[in-house]
Amino acid sequence: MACRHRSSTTTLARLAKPARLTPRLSTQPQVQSQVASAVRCFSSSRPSQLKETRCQQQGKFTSETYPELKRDSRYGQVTKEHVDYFKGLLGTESAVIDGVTNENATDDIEPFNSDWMRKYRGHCRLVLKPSSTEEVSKILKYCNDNKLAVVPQGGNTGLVGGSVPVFDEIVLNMGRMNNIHEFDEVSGILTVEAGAILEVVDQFLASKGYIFPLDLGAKGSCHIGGNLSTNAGGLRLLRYGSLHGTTLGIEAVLPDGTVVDDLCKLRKNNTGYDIKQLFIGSEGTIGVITKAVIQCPQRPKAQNVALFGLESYEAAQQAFREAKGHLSEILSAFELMDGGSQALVRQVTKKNSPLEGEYPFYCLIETSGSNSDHDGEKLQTFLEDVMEKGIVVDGTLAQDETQVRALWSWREGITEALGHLGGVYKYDVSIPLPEMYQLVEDTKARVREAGLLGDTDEHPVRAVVGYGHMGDANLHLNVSTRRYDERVEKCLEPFVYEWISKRQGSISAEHGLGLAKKKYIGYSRTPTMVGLMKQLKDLYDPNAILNPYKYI
Ligand code: FAD
Ligand code: 2HG
Ligand code: ZN
Repeated sequence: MACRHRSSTTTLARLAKPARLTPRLSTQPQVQSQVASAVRCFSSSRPSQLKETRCQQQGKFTSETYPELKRDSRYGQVTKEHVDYFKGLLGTESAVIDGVTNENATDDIEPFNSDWMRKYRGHCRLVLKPSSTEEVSKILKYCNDNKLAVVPQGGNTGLVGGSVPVFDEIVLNMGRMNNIHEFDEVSGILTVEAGAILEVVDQFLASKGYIFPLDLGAKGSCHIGGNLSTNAGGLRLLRYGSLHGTTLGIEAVLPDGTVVDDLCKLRKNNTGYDIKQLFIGSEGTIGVITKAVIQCPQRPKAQNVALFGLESYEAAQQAFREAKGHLSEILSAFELMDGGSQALVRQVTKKNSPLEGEYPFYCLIETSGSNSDHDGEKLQTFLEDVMEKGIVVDGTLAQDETQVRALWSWREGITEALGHLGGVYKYDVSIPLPEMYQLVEDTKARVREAGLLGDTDEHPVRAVVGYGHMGDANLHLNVSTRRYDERVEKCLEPFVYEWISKRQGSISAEHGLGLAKKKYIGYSRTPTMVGLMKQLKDLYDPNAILNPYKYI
């Protein structure tokens, strides 16, 4: 590990004992060892790594949940002849999962048909796993010529139903394109294939003293291509900025098979339109990303983490203000969790909270710098100050790397914990900070008034919780249910989107629109902007074969 964590046993006067050591939630994969130069990530391309520990209940088909969605008759049906073409093209048995001519393949196809939340489920009968850009190009050209619809798929950890088919679209899974092509140890510039798993890439970078400029709870399964396609934000956007800034180059394949080679390795390149930006965040609707060039920062030598409890959201805002003042350039994450989200993590993991009492709000702060003692002192002074001022009630500082991970698990583990408890309605929103948490309160009141929230089984809603990237004014409102229920969705939508729109917020801060927010784009984008998006879609994908039925 390139990171060095504080090893002294500094304890603040009013801080609780160091966190009890807890292993991470089981979102972590078996990360494979890496070799030095050209690296292949020997990872499973099964998109179900995160699912196995969660509720195994099989979801309804999307077409049953939303009967208003109709299969578009423009698209051809996949036939034996098509399958034979793909088998000939991709060669190896494992590159084609064929449920068209083989009825026994249904179980093998199922993980590619249903999403991480088990909320969306398609009817796909053919999964293709190309191993090169040339194969992606030939597949897309063939599909375009034959009007076969295609869903690009990475690690299938997306949370808006964008990565799975609705009807019988072909799944183009990128898991076999997982090579790390090139890494320049002076500049930190990395060239990587789209199907490489984020955590595998980051571990490779760690061996070189660098870090991937994105980190998120699904790192063990999500792909770099999926991260770019969703413009994932994650836990350290505060420090490293968005992928729009750190991506220097992209290679993508258009629906007609054209390869767009923009694998630029330059930080500065103002030569006309920056076309690669269109692929970042477009959720597989205009092209398939096959490679990317990423500017990676130096891995911080020291990382310190503190978790503290607060009495109010107002106090959390004050703590954020103070953290920026005290920690400025070393602050790398400022995360918010409400008491409800932490109670659910405790319920699922059966772990004790790292703090002695329970609080309505918790914040997790991470610093990343080059001098452990210096950073540690700064964090300690900050904590003493906010406790003295009565902003923070109780807190704990990780003393070593194991405790750093343990504290992070209380934040990173929320999504997985919620996934264990049944269905979840997720709203990933940006709202100006002063009003951000009010959305959780108002939603809770609304669901309660509708008689949907309660402790007993006749109530579909178990809890309404909020957490997120406070440093980016990005809230994750999660409505945890005992089962997916149409009444809950009707109670929440469009209520949540109207609420956000009134405050000039964004209905999608980082997860994208996918299928979940298909109807609601107008709450955050003007008709002119949606019109421009449609023009681009028509230009890049005139036959609309890429990721149909989704937001565009
Ligand atoms: P998929 O889910 O497979 O696909 C996502 C979208 O991208 C789909 O529309 C798909 O069609 C498209 N796509 C995938 N690969 C390609 C490609 N090569 N070319 C073109 N289109 C493609 N998101 C955040 O922003 N921040 C977080 O902190 C965060 N934390 C998460 C924690 C957990 C536990 C989970 C389950 C998810 C989290 N996510 C988060 C959501 C998710 O967006 C990210 O996990 C990730 O960016 C998706 O990558 P993926 O490879 O799984 O993509
Ligand atoms: C996170 O920040 C992810 O943990 C997932 O973006 C959020 O589960 C969610 O709603
Ligand atoms: Zn998030």
